Amino acid sequence: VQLETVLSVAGMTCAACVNGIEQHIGGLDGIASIKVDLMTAQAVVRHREPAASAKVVCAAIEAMGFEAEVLT
Ligand code: 9UX
Repeated sequence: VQLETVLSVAGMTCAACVNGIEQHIGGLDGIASIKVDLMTAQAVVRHREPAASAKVVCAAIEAMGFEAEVLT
């Protein structure tokens, strides 16, 4: 199942944060694409279950030191 999930990502302060999240999360199993927006503090992720559930994506971003929450 491919899903699109929008998450809030708090704690990003520069463009390198955006790139770091996109590179790291984008490389995880089950992630089709990820776009992170610094200004809105949100991320749009296309991911496949069960490899990468919304919860797993959220936890992976938090493991990088950011506060993430599933919005939709
Ligand atoms: Mo920018 Mo983000 O110097 O964790 S990479 S603050």
